[in-house]
Amino acid sequence: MIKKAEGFYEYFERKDGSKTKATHYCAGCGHGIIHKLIAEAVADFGLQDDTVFVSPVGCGAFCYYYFDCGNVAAPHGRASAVATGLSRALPGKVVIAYQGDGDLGAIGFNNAFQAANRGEKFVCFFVNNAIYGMTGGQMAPTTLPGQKTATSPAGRDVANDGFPLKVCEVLNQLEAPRFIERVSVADTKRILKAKKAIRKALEIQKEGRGYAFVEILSPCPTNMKMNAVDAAQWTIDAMEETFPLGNFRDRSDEEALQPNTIPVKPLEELVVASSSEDAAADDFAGKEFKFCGFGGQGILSLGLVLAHAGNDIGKNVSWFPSYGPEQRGGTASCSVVLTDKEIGSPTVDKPDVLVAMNQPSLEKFAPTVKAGGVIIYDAQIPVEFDLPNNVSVYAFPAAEIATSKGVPKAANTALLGALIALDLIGLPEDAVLTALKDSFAKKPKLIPKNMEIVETAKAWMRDNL
Ligand SMILES: Cc1ncc(C[n+]2csc(CCOP(=O)(O)OP(=O)(O)O)c2C)c(N)n1
Repeated sequence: MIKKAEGFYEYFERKDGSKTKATHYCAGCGHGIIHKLIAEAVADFGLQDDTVFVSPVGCGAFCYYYFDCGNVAAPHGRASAVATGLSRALPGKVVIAYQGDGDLGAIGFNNAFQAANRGEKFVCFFVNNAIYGMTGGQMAPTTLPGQKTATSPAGRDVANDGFPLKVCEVLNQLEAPRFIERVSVADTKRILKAKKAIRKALEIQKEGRGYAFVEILSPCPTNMKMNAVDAAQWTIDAMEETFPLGNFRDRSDEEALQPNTIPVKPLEELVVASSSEDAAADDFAGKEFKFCGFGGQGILSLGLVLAHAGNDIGKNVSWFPSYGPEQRGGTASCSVVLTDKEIGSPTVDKPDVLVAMNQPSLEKFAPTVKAGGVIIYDAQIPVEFDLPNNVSVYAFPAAEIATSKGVPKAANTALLGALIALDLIGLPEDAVLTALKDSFAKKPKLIPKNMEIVETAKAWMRDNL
């Protein structure tokens, strides 16, 4: 049928707000055909309002431009993990993971494989074009022996690079999958077969019968460095030799395994971190902190003390570290949420309070602080940019205080004292100090000195505010 599938949006709106009727794919690329087959089937089955589509990273990264259904974008290689979460949280809905051969076969292989092994209730459409398309044609797990790519200019050498990964054959060793088929979109005859397999896999989802996997051989003229006709022919002649088409398994009439589902709370019952733009509008329903600095400055421990203090007195807390290069001297940060509500997400994009111990992280996170929020940074940091003017900013001599007490490494403790003095934590002081002492349980000798630093920091704030 030469018309746009019902399951697509009327216009494809891009991030800059512009609307177009064209896709972003190259001429002759298989992704567009596969999209059409999926969109048609979802619409024909009346599933648009009951479907969540998980976009991968790869050329399919913008699937959400096109499919008029629920859309979620996954990090590279994690579409099957995200689909697992969605299908468990939304029993009865149809979940689609769409993944390329780099995405699924390389970085994401384990989670895709484990999801198949658990028989999760979603369909995985695996687009095998034998190459990393989006990034410029590097060798993929499915690159053919002898195939020249940007990273195998002399051709894939199986002695160095291993053999092409036959994902259908591997998954076919597992007990749980209900449906496994390899198809192609390289010519009309093949497209019609692909259409059937795609519809079958979606029907299995509609019936809630379990995991389905459809591998689709797909031409990539740009990186195969061929015209569209030759790329399609190569997909037939060369790829099918290694990846024979056919159905590997159809157990669609068997009852599905019944994994536990995850109860989903309405959004308004959750603190979705950083949902509010305005710190002043928030009471202690939720307070969000970002601590950042170099690895080794104790930024993660400082966040932990707050999280433990909150936990000890029955708050809901989350502590979410983010490491830079895993070595002393690399940047590190952690997000802490303290709240009476349930925490919807541990990430903090717009903190109420930012504590910064080095220049790069102050520069990075200062613009993210909520209007009416607070920034405390070590006074030794040279500030060579404009700090936001809708927040309160304190340059606090944390390193200097810690050094004056003979423990330069305890600048983080001085910052804790500053937070207490400014009453920014929102927890009773004794709970915070108990958590601080507990953090030194293995080095109790350090406790008195750290308490002294807290007191000195508080006194400095009193004297200098
Ligand atoms: C964590 C991470 N590592 C690497 C990349 C770079 N990257 C983006 S897409 C891609 C591979 C895409 O290839 P494939 O999954 O085969 O999809 P195609 O583009 O061919 O459709 C890679 C390595 C990334 N975005 N994120």
